[in-house]
Amino acid sequence: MRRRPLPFLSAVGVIALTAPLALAAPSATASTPYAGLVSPQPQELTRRGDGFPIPPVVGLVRGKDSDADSERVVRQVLERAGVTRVKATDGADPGTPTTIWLGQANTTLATLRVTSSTGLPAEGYVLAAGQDRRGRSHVVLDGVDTDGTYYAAQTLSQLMQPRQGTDWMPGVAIRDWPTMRYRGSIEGFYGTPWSHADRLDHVDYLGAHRMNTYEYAPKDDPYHREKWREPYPADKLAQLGELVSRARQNKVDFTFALSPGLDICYTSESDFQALVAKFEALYALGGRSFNVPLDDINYNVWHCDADRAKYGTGGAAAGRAQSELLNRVQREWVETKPGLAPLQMVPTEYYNVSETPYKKALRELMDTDVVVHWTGVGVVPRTITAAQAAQAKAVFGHDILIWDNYPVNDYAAGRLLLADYSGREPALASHVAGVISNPMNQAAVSKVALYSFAELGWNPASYDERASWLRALAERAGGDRRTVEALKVFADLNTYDGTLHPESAPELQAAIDTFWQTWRTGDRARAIAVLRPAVNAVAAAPAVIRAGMVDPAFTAESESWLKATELWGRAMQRGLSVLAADGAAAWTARQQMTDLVMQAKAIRDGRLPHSGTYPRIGERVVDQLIAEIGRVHDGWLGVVPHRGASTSLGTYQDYVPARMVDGDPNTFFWSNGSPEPGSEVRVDLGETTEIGDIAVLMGKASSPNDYIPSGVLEYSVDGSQWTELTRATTAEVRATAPAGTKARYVRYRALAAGDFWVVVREFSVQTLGAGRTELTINGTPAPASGSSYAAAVDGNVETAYLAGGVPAAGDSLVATLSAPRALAAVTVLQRTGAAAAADVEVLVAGSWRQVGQVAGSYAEIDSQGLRAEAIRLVWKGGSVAPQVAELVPRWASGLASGT
Ligand code: LOG
Repeated sequence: MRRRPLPFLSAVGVIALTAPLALAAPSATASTPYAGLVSPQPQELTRRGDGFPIPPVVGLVRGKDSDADSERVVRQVLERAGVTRVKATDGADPGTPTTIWLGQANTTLATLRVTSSTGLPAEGYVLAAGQDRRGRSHVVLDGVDTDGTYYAAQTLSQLMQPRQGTDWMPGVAIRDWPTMRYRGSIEGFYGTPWSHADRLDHVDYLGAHRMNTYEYAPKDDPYHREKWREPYPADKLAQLGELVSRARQNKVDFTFALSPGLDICYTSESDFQALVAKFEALYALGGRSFNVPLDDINYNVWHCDADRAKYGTGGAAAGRAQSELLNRVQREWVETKPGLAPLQMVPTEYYNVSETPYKKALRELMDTDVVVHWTGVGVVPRTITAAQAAQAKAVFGHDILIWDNYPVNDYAAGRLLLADYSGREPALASHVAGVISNPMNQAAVSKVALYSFAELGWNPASYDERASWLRALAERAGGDRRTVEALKVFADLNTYDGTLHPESAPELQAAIDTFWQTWRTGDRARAIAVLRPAVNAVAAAPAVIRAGMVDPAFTAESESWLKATELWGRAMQRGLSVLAADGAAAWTARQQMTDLVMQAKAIRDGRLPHSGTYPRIGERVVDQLIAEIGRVHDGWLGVVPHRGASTSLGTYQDYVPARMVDGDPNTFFWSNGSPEPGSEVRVDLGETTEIGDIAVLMGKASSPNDYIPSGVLEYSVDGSQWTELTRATTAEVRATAPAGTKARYVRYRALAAGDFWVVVREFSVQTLGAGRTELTINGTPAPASGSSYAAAVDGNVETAYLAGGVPAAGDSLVATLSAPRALAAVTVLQRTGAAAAADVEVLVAGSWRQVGQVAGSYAEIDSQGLRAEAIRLVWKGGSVAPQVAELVPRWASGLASGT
């Protein structure tokens, strides 16, 4: 498989300001540290004196570029500031001591010695606040158009500082305008679409952040794609109408997208009419912007014979058919309607800049007014550079609108993407008409990223991804510092997306790295003390977030992840308890740790595609810490794990590493990314033993390129010192270890990066020599259904033999050794709450000898180096059906092999 599957395939699967701009009023209170923060950052801003208080009566003068929307925003600001009476006029000076001049550059601006907005780009504005010589206070909101005035009002809303007694207006002169024409979002993901309420709230958010575009393109709205010809039912249409109006009130261009590509017949008149009729219905609701997305379709397939006959085959044919469709929509519909925004389309080749016959056709045949979407080089590119944007513009030959696949999570089931909006070169603004976000299935959680889209789109020159992200978190937390800290912890655990952010939980990972370094020095107490605060912060973050977020929708949408964070956090806390304790206490903590992990993995969110799996929290960091703690504890207990497989690569769906060692070449491990140098797949034999033939069988018939293209086969006794066996560049790698080679680990490590994912059907390692002493169990009570005797000796303390009933006195569980061996001790682990009392006996030369007793869930019994043939637990009867997690023999070595 390619670096990343396409979902539709797998569906058959001047003055640059420096950040942050906090305009603290002379006595701003500590409780509102983020008040006065203007975002997106204005292009030019100058402080002009301290400012002035807002009295209960304020004048409001409506000018030429004011409208009901900007007036509504201003009135809300005034109401929040405690104004009880607004004296409004349509141009005349109300003579009030404090006056807001809305949408006009009158003499007041000159009085304040600020230049008017005349000549600014569309949507630009001037905002001036100060006092004249007679001591009258003025706020001038002078838009170059009504949109600009509206944005001036939004900026005013952010500038006004809540204060005890009376709110405060800082003295400022702002000249501001957007760098990019299109700023906002495209609801263009697969999976559960947003709700109507989500969308209404979303366009409010866009308007408040000076974003002007919302595109309606949810892949799983059947009327958008699958059933594109069918008209919307009345109730759905009414909602769209409400959304169009709400968008307009926010100066957001509601853009209706219709995707006919799955089955359109390009030459069909009725299909063309069906498309236009659908647009017409939205036009009637007030929609003035339209898009025809043709992404995620197979353009090599026609849906009627006439198309094949007319266009032929291949990319050029597809490009011509699509161009002709768009040209008809442009010329026969768009150009006949007054006041429409430029028509948009999403090309089928939206994810690269290579010159192709398809792009050549679009470039040469499609009406030049049509704006073309492009996702960068890659569907979810790690970076988008100015040079790539320039290439896109040249190769498509049209204005480019970046459909940026961040923070969309439809391809990352179970993941929330809460990291910064990174890797976009601000200079790309010179080559594209805008950047819009394809967000997550979770609308409110997406606002963390949307905040930064607003900043990049409005003022790319001042864009700082990290600073912008911190402000976004602060906004979500209403400025509350404790909540911001909790959000940072939560966001860290929800960082990984495989592309923009290839690292999982980088902050926690750093703390864990330090922890193990310290642990290895032998200072275990200090190691635990170092990691504990980070682990406690994870467990505590959800409650702080639930209490502190300004937007209840954020907590509602992320509840499955918050719950998971709590459980994984508590599991890590129990893990540290395992490491801090020993014997019975460690076993208790170990069971609790396991149980919390199981609870976390049982969580299911309600939205598709996330409902199919558990919420991922710090994947490969949190779970690896817990697994490693388990291995340390296993080592202490003397548990020898059975053969296991692992990898440094991510796992695609359920194609888990264990499938490499299940002895079945029809099942396989499948990575979810391509190998980098150092990527590896590994087998752990559980203990050091002599090895013989080794085979790594990669690739499979339906994806023969999915293998490590250049690698080295190595073995090791301790997992850190490795010896090379062979190098290979083939999909199947075979070697035989020299006679007498001893190893516990064998791995195949990539020496170079590959372009494809990795399939490993089987990674077999032959073990030679005496090998381990196996225990075979039988006896009474018989195991409950679904359980087995073997679970008590499988090298895994997380599985257990569950007795089918309460034992009668004298019932016994007998573990027979594959060969007699000197036994130093035996540890009996039963599950807490299901532990029964028993005598422990060892069979020596045909007769049983009692060596100790089991009374609770943990017992470590000295067996005096007896030469054991079998071990048994003779139950004392009682009231519980015991659950035996593991019988752990510890073999005596050397001379200690008794009689
Ligand atoms: C889809 C989009 C999807 C996204 C991320 C585009 C133009 N189309 O691979 O609907 O949300 O990837 O999975 C896409 O990006 N195709």
